[in-house]
Amino acid sequence: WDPEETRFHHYAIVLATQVLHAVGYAMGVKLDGKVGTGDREKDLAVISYFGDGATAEGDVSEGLLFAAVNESPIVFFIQNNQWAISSHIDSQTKAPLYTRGEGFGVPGMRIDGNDVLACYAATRLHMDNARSGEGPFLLEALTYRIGAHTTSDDPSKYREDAEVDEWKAKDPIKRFEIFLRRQGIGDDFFEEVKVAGDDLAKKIRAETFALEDPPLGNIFNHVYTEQHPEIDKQRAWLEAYEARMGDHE
Ligand SMILES: Cc1ncc(C[n+]2csc(CCOP(=O)(O)OP(=O)(O)O)c2C)c(N)n1
Repeated sequence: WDPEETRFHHYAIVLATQVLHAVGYAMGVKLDGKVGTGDREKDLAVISYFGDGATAEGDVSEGLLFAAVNESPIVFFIQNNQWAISSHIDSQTKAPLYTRGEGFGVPGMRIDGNDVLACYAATRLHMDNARSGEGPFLLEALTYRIGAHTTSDDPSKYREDAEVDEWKAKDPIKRFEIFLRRQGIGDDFFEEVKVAGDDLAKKIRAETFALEDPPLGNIFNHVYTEQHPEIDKQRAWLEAYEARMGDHE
């Protein structure tokens, strides 16, 4: 995975850390003189996506502050799906999330996160603004997590079916399909999209199952740039443990 080539940083499993990384990158972009030159090929902006739950992490506040005082070219995009596993949005914030940046000097706006075109238009506008040197902006896309958080989560334990049904009726994909049909787009197109989607899913599944397990030692590589005695100790422990387990197979 090459973040330079894809211009996409890999997924951050520790919530909200990606916000700090993105702000740091945006600060660097500005120091490199790649903001507000008027040359669209050259000017850059950064976008960082995170959930409503992640906003309760200090990292998000730090990111907003550093982006504001450095006038960094970044859009903070909050995907507010109203649930952080079993924690409801009411336990994450008192004020609406789109106002979260105000005290730091980062203006914000709420958009309908289930409206595909609204998300696209708002993202495009604020990325262009950031690129041209207008500083950071925060978008809160209001949406809903229809499914479970993970396969080990049972949402029926903490929320009502009626709430889920209400949001199912606002399904963004269905809504966009209705919009396109009203523009005169016919069945053929939707059939084509369905086949392409199913083929892609099949391909991803097949390629994922074909992946070989990476060497276990990889989890210790790149923790530090140089060899570290604590890491060496942990690596040796794991190798010995694995060797012992192997004997029992
Ligand atoms: C720092 C940290 N704390 C806790 C977790 C465990 N965890 C994983 S996902 C999650 C909820 C995330 O909710 P939200 O930010 O709203 O994102 P969503 O998954 O709903 O899109 C939690 C608490 C974690 N990954 N990182």
